[in-house]
Amino acid sequence: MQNQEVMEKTEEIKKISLVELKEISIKLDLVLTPCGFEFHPFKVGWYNEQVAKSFCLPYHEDTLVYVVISTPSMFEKAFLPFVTELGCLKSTQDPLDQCMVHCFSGIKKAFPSESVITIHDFELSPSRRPKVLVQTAGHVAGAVRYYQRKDLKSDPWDPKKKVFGVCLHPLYGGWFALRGVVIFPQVVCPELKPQKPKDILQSDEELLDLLKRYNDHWQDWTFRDIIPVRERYSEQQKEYFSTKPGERKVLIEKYCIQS
Ligand code: B12
Repeated sequence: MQNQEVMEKTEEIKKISLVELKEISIKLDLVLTPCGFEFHPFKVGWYNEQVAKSFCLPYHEDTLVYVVISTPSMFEKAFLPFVTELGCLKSTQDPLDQCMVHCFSGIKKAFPSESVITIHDFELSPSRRPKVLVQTAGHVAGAVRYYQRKDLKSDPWDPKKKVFGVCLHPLYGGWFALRGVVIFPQVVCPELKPQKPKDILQSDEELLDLLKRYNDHWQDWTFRDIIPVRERYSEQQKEYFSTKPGERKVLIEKYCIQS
């Protein structure tokens, strides 16, 4: 019985070519690009090779996944229309999280005959761990470069200090967010080749500067401007994100009156 089940599961797996991968990307493009998102494919195996067992995604190593990134314009293209047109203040869920759930639901609708699993950056497993480490996902997809403490040649910190890693985007520096992943559990793409992320920083000094800014001064936004960027968050978006979550409702009410 068990063997039969495994066989049935294997039979459901669809092997796709790079041309068919492009067709999937075209459908995602229609849903995500107008809302200010980017997306980049990778294989589950590339991610699982990097993370500890407890964070591994339970799929075949060739399984197709996309990481979804919000660019600076997502706020104007998706979030403001969402909060002003659809309303979100009755729910207790964070408005941005509600907006992301709404946007990701469009992905599932675009693939009615396909099994599609989406995981948001804010989702936790029953053991309270993040369900997906989006920074590692972004790095293995080649979309962003994940800079971690262990990349430093010379580490000045006390070994007991916690130093969080941070990703940089080649066009947007730190002005973006990693919103989650889209998994196609029944699709494998053996031909997909890994893309190395661009090396954005040139020296150990720059890396140390980035990690210091991200860990100790993230509220001043300067880690995001560590390289020249194509686009930043608007003043309105910066005002929203620098307002405490509990006080953002007033801002949303203001946006509704203005719209
Ligand atoms: C929990 C969390 C926090 C916690 C703890 C931070 C942490 N990194 O642990 C707190 C509340 C402190 C926090 C704060 C912030 N956060 Co935060 N946070 C998260 C969250 C939800 C999970 C991170 C986590 O728990 N990681 C677990 C640890 C173990 O992962 P790890 O350190 O990466 O370790 C793995 C890698 O090292 C990997 N690995 C090992 N070897 C190798 C080798 C390679 C090459 C690779 C690629 C990987 C790899 O294996 C390890 C796991 O086994 C993520 C979203 C997500 N779902 O990923 C956002 C996230 C990391 N946060 C983010 C941000 C922006 C912030 C803040 C600036 C606040 C904000 N939202 O504006 C601050 C900045 C930090 C600070 N100075 O306080 C962004 C970072 C974006 C970026 N550019 O990288 C994320 C990705 C959210 C997002 N939507 O974009 N955060």
